[in-house]
Amino acid sequence: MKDIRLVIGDKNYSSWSLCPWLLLKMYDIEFDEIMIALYQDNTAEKLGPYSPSLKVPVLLHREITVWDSLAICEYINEEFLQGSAWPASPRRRASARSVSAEVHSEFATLKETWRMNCKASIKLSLSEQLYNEVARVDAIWSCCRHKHGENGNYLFGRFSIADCMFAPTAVIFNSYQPELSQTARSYLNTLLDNPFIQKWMVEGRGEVERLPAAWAHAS
Ligand SMILES: N[C@@H](CCC(=O)N[C@@H](CS)C(=O)NCC(=O)O)C(=O)O
Repeated sequence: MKDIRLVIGDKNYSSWSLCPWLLLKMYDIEFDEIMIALYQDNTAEKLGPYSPSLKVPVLLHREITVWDSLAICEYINEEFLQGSAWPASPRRRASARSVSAEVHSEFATLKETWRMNCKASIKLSLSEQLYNEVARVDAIWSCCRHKHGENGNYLFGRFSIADCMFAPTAVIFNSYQPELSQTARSYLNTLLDNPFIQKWMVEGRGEVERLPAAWAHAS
């Protein structure tokens, strides 16, 4: 058994699990993956021994348990990466933390309407609220790329936790295909071309668990 264990949900459905999983993969940190199928009759029973919140992701490191995607990324950054997973400049780091917190806590309509489903490929009309939230994601991506992106193709140039926090949005946009500005589309493609995000999507598409029909497009 490895020193680090990451408890995640189904790759097809579990958007938040992708964030710390991607960070560990990008920095080549070895870990064991414990996958628990979500939204099944026995999910809470299976999560109970690992997760105080009965949600995923959860990181187990020696005697320490960390839950919630952003807290896990912060822990990995401090414990294993000497802080290098945020941008080095204070100004960029402040922006990277702000947009990461925003995607973590906002976008309620987007998260509720467009559930992550790597197998889905569908273009639907957008409610006004959904349209506004997509426009806000586009504005964040475009602004960060224009202001901070000169040293690479990620949101703040080189890869950072901000990219981990937007990785689920990229997978969701890949399924639901909203209109985006050229800059935002180009950043979306950077994330979708990332080999680990590709691996996640391939593995998600290969999963056999299916959610109830109430989850739209969950084919
Ligand atoms: N704020 C949490 C959200 C975690 C969350 O909602 N996880 C979902 C899967 S992506 C979950 O475990 N759902 C199980 C449930 O609600 O029963 C985070 O960022 O980790």
